Amino acid sequence: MKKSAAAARLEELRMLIAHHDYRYYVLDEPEVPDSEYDRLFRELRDLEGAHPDLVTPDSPTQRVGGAPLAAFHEVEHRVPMLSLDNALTAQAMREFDRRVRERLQREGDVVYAAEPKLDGLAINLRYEHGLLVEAATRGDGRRGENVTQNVRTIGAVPLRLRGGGWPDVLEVRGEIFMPRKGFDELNARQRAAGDKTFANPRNAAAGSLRQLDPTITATRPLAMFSYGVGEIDGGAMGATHSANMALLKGWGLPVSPELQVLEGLDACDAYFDDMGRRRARLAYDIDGVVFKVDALADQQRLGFVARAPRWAIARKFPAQEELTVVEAIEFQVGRTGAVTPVARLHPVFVGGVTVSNATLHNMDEIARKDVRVGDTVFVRRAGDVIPEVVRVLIERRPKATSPVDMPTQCPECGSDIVRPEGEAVARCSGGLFCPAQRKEAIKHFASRRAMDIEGLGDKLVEQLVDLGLVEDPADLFALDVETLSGLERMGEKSAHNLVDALIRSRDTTLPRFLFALGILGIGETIAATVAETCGTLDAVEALRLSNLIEIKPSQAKRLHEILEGHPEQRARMLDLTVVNGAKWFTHAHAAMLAERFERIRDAVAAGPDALANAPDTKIEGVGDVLAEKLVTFFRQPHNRDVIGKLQHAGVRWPAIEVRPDDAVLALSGKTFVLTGTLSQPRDVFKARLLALGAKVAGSVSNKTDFVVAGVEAGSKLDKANALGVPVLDEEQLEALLADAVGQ
Ligand code: I6G
Repeated sequence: MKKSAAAARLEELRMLIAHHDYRYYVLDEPEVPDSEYDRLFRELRDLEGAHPDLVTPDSPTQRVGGAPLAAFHEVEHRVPMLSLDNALTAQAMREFDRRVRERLQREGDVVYAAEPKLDGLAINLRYEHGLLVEAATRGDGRRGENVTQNVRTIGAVPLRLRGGGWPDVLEVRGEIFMPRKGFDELNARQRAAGDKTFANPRNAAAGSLRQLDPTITATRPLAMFSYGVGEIDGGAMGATHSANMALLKGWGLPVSPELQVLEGLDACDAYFDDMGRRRARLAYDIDGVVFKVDALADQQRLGFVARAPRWAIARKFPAQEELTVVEAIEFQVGRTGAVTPVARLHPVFVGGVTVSNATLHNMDEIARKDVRVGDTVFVRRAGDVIPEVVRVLIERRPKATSPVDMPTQCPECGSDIVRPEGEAVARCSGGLFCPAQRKEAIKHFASRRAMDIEGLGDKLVEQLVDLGLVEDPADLFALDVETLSGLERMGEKSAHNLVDALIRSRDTTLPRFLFALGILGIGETIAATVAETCGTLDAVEALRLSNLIEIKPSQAKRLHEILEGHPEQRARMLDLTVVNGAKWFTHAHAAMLAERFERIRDAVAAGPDALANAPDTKIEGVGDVLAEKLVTFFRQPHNRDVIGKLQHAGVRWPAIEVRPDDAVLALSGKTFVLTGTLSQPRDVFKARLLALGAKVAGSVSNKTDFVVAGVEAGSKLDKANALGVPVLDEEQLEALLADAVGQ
């Protein structure tokens, strides 16, 4: 075909495909069967193949393109992306309508536009001269992430607007979501491939949009509905929200088919009730209805409060609840050792799915709700989160029930379960030993900042554990080339390289080794301080709580008085509520008593003076909570076994070097807190700060010198602002680091 004829046919094919996209995605009235659409697409692709110079960026063949990204770039929204206030009850909706009428001084009904609130992710699409040039997530409303490459792969998003008359710059706001059918199919595919499945369509949509590789997003069944506009320049829009939606629809953008214009509150209530009844039959998840004052002039008069418009509200559906019976309460151990109580329920249909397990969150929740085996309970499925037990119907409680006790030993591995003071979560202390935690513990052990075993990636660890070749980190050092080269995706050369890397990694440092053990709460900084304070592993292993934790003589006296009233308790199980007259007395203190006394009566017999404790070791940064974690870890015989095996396998370190005097480092004495999402993992920034002598803390206090706030920084940023702590963005942090390095 001649070039001019090819160019004409290409233009025709692109128009035809755009037309069929419009019929399919926007009007939901396809004109041709899929086979005809596919035929046109193939013809377009083949013809473009023969004339690559005639390929245009808005061609439907160019939806998937571009190399995987290293990270998403930040985008500043020219018009902030707002959030919506919620109305959880009919009363709250009535008050919203009253406020609107008062502010508009309107006697009669207000005209509202109503549409379902999809459970997805907000997106901003920027069209310049009719072409899609940028797509960005909402982020914190001011800045989001540039996900253009991914959004281009979504068939429902036009790469070029239809028709004409659009503004030169048109920003379209909408919701990206995954219809339920697509979600089920995706999960079935994931399951079949042995990949992780998604908990709900929202997570699946979010995970799909945040893929760095657009070819993956392209395989995900994402859809979009537009619900508003952002920046408009070089052109005009309509006078009402509904008119604007009609314009967008005409330009090829999908708009909810449920959009309706309603007069007054009663019509809104009827729409809401109707949507509630139809909800389960819709093709996608919704969690409520959004009502907006339709006239844009009225919207402008109403304005905004904080980050939400006064002219719109999201009325949410109540969480769905049903009654059922608790058949058992079991304890699950997560990858990080968190022990979560789970209620096994008589199966019940709630909010469209059959529920037979519900989380009880933690022991405080069980105690607060007093949930027992045999109880009849209300189960709630709010949105698509994990179902939970809401409350017990006490009048139906059978006679002989008893309160639930947290096991003291891990159901997976038998290690002690510890629940540090002030933490809601109880954890298995088994770490390296516990099968539930094994994979994570070994991945951590091998990681770059721990033992730095090059070539031992996460997938390989999973394979080794699944095949039973590795049960604990020490087993890694017994792997040989023959075993490794028999594994999936592992050639002989890689096997040799890994064995070499394992050999190299055996020469490490004590701080790295302590960090690699993955002791709860013992990060790199604390591991280094522990190593420097104790000097040798033997000294660390020999630590007792009584070396670290203080009970002053005056405290001992009061404690003795309290304990006299409870002689029969076992010291290890000491119920802290009995000691709540002594606020300073923590779980770690109880554990320390248990190091010395089996029963409280023994402690009472020893007398007040014997209860006082003067610690002889001060490890900076190790308070009572960390001290308990550290000592508990080394007290577990299986952890000591693994350490023995590791040393036997040749893991070793030089005698401790004294850290360079902090005072000479540029950031010594400065404390930073990192929060929000930065362009690289926080640990990367942390390591750079530590190397310059800074401290990196987990929470903001008036001792904090700087808070570094990334995207979606939350309460830590608020606290920094409240305390007047200087806040740096990533750019300012880079400047500060550059300065410090230059010093
Ligand atoms: O998150 C949203 C979902 C649906 C919205 C929204 C919406 O309209 C149907 N409208 C606005 C104005 C905002 N968020 C901020």
